[in-house]
Amino acid sequence: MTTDISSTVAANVSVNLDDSPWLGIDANSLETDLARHFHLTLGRDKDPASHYYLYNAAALTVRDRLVERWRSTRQNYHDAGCKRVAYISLEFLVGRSLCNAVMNLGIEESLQRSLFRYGVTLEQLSEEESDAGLGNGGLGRLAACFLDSCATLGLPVTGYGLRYEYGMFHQKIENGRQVEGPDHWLDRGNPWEFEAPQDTRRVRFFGHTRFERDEHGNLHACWVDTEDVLAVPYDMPIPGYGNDTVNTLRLWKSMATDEFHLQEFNNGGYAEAVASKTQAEQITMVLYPNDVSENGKVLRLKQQYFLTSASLQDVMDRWLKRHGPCFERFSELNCFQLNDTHPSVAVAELMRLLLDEHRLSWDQSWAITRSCMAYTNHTLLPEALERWPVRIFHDMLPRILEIIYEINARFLQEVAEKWPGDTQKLSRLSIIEEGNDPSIRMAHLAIVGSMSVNGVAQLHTELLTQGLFREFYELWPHKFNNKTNGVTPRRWLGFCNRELSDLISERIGDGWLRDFSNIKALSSAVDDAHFCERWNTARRHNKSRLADLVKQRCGVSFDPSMLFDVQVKRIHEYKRQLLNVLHVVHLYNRILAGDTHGMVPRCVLIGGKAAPGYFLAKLIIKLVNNVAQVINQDLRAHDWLRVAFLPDYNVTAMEIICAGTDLSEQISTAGKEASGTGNMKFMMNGALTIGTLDGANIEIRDAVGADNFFLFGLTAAEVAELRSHYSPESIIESDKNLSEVMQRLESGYFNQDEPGIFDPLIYSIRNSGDSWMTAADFGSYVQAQQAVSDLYRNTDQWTQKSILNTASSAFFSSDRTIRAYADDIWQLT
Ligand code: 7LS
Repeated sequence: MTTDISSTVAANVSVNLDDSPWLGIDANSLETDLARHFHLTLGRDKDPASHYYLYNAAALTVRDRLVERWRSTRQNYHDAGCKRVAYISLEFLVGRSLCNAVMNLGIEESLQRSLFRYGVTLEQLSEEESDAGLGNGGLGRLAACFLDSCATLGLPVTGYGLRYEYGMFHQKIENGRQVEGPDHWLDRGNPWEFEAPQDTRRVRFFGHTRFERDEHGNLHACWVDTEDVLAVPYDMPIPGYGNDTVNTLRLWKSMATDEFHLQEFNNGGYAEAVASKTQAEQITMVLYPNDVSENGKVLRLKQQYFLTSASLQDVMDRWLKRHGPCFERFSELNCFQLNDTHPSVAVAELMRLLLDEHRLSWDQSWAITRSCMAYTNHTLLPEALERWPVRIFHDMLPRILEIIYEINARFLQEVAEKWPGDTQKLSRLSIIEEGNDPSIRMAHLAIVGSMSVNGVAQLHTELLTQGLFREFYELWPHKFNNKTNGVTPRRWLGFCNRELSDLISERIGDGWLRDFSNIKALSSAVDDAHFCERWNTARRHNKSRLADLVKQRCGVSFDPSMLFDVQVKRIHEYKRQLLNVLHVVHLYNRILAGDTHGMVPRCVLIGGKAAPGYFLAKLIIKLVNNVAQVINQDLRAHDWLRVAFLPDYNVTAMEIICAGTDLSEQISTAGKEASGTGNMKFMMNGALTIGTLDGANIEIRDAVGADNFFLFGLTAAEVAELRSHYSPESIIESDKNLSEVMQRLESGYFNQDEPGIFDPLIYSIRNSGDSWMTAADFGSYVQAQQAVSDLYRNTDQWTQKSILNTASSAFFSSDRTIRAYADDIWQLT
């Protein structure tokens, strides 16, 4: 006899529904389930020394509560028949999930109580969880914040990404240098994922196209003799805050098909035939570090097409199940948000599905594609603008290349009609860059094939429309819009900073977690001396926590009474960690010269990963470590200056760092940082910012007021203007402080055992071709740092400005950003 499992489950659920809609979330219910999972699901008797099994039991207990809300959310979206959005991204930097789920479900207190009899806290259990480090930095973390906001706003948005077996590499520091290690984050299992083999998709590679006539005599392309790979989805629940919504992050894993190369098999090459399957499984093996040396790697393009094709097929399949092969309302009810150009082959893939698989005409297919694709640009740096050699597409994605050619031909026709005879313009706008080795400009494909193109901060969008994409903007001004980034206030204040968030809730109620515009009400607290004192106490506690982390990871003692000056982000020349180091050396020079008048004792923390193939970025890490070692060993500096490089910076580290920071360093060369999002996390947690007029810094300064922000440096326009006659040598010569700093570096003071190793960095500063203009901003940076010290000495004023920063951070909630995406781009009503 067979049992219909689904109806059995449904019957049980409906029994539950009669009593209470969900499993209990009181301490007793949680404790019962915790014990059940611990003893039965995981088969354990006692809690061993490590909390690993208890963590898993807690995760499963929490997960049960998510699963039932997940099912009902799916049902609600289905019943509503509403428009759906797919957020397609090669990266989702999720971090840990347990505390996030607990907070969003509102079960922290009861779970803590249920854990009491095990003698552990939620925070201790949480330490057992690996970060889901499926991203490099800002772009990936933004995607994760966006999913949190979509779920919190109850929006039907599904994230689509790749289930990398190895996430962002682990960073160790050996002899001051970065050493990369593998991040096998799944090695102890992952309770937050559900395999969904029933939704496996097939993705095609290689082969060639053949044209065949259908029964009406119309020609259709068939992509044949392909090498196929299966895409198996793993779903992660994405809980909204306090609203019983649970959305989905669907991550694809690549798997070989069961088809053999028969020839090899018949010839007795059975083992070889099976072994060759590992190629397919390589596709989702590793997250590529964002590294120019990785540009043009075939496997990276495979990842991009694999993600895109599987995700579009997934959406298409859902559509067909509901609407059948009728696409009239497809673009009204579907939208694809492309996170940078990485998934921009989606434009051609959707065309292929509509043309080849569903036999729509070109015009019908193009009208649909163009009205449901939307592209977000995240960078102006020329080296990050993706181009793929046509020859690689020709072999790997022959049908896709044909479609791109056709899109381009029709697009150039349109341009030629508008600007007759302007062949230069045609070649500038073309999706194909001609030359010895022609390539596909992925940003052009994305712009031509999308209904919306957005930048991620006001300045960034302005520079896009006035510079990089000016001619596209002239062609289609209506497509371009700005969506200034944001971060989720739940993770980035709510649970990473309990001390401060409890204090805030006590003052203004806890509505701010759901509607972050409420945070503005905090500004009146600046006049309440008692509140200010408690604010300081809370922040001091967070600084101690950060000091513990620094002690444990770097062996350096940070004293919480000192100013905590922090720069954590990817290591890149444009972010100018080097400028920070120059300032540190300047302070050290002053200390050695006995010139400490006006100084305040400081702890400088720098952290971040360098792309493994980025020589200068890795050398910057070495320099920070060497400078730190010399200064920390010098007793003359001990009371004034401590320096540390924090290894293996990641999401979880940032949760501790941003809560314990006084001064947030946002010092990129103006015009280079598209937005920045770390700047927002620091601001929310009450840090003051020292920064240039770059990316979202400008909007941060506008929000908090110029008096509460330490501004320095050239503007983007000044940087552009100076380029042709930049002369760092004369700047160094005329600035005594800077020449003394350069002298100390050049004297080999920080590299006595390894003479000359820092020459490339010194040269980069002295070179008139230095795109990042480090020397140009040194003087005003030092001045702004002096203003920081002057203010820090006045604790009351510093505290007031700290509170004002938090109170002014409402705009930087990703809820605000996502509402704007939903209203302006996705048109989710
Ligand atoms: C990448 C690769 C690449 C950001 O975080 C580019 C690449 C590659 O070019 C090439 C070969 C192999 C792997 N991985 C991963 C990311 C990126 N591009 C970007 C662009 C911008 N990664 N950003 C940051 O995005 C944040 C969110 O908008 C901004 O706040 C921040 O300003 C920006 O730098």
